[in-house]
Amino acid sequence: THCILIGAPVDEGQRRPGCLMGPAAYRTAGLATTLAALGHTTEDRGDVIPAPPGQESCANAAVHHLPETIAWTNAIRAATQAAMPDGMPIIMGGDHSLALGSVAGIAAFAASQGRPQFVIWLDAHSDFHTVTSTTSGNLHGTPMAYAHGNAGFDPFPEFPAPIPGENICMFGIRSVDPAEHAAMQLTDITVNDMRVLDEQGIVAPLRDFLDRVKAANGLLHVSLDVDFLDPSIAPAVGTTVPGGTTFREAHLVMELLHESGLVTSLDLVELNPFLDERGRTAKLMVDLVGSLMGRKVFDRPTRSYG
Ligand code: DIR
Ligand code: MN
Ligand code: MN
Ligand code: MN
Repeated sequence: THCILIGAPVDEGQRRPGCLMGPAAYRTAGLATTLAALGHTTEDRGDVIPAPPGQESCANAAVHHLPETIAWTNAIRAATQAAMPDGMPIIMGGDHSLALGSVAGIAAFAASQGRPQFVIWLDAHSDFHTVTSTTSGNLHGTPMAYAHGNAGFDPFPEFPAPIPGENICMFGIRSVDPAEHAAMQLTDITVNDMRVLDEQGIVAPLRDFLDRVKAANGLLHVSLDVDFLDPSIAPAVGTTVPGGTTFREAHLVMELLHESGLVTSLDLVELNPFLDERGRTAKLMVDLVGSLMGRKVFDRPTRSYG
């Protein structure tokens, strides 16, 4: 695989400064050399630079950094869409508001190819607020609803090719606000919250979804939020939620995704190196990318999908 690293040092989608150091931390933790050691070619396109922010505003007084977030969205969308024909973009965040742009870019590319876009959202949170419904005002809590094509994103550019709920699967969910819960009830999104993982494990729900992606000849985007992981192993995130996935569960997800051969793009989001313990969380995230891109202890027969 040709891996295209794109830095997206976005900090404005939440209130705890530090995510802007994320791309530097991934580079320092050896993301490119890890990929090269697995036999991939890599190219680092540097950090995205947004245009100067405009004057957009909205009725929800809680929302902060709206013009900045729109400027990031446009720039990240363009960089991601431009990378898709050349290889597999890996967007190094930056907080999760970067996915307003990255998912727009990949969805526009998928539409241009006449192929359906699928998304797997690995996160403690559903990120299904709109600009209208968010009470925290943190726009990192909104990208999934934007990608689903929900109303309530007025000052943003229209989402290019909304992703239907059947094509969206969430894993690791354990913090959902009331407005998000109500909005998700109206969709066909598959929500594998921690209760599902406790009862059924990772493998069966994930293979169900991967079978659907394969059957539809879809593109598959992976959006990995650091808080998908339990805070005891991944402390460097502003919004820790107890009860996250273990080291072993997270690696298993990545290995299954690798074996599927279906993943076409990846976000790494919410790493806050200022909160890290000597790069521990950054290194874990790089290790997880290693598993996603083919590192394993012993070979497994590749499962044939479809
Ligand atoms: C909460 C927390 N739902 C909010 N969200 C996220 O602020 O809207 N934290 N995404 O990472
Ligand atoms: Mn998130
Ligand atoms: Mn989260
Ligand atoms: Mn939030």
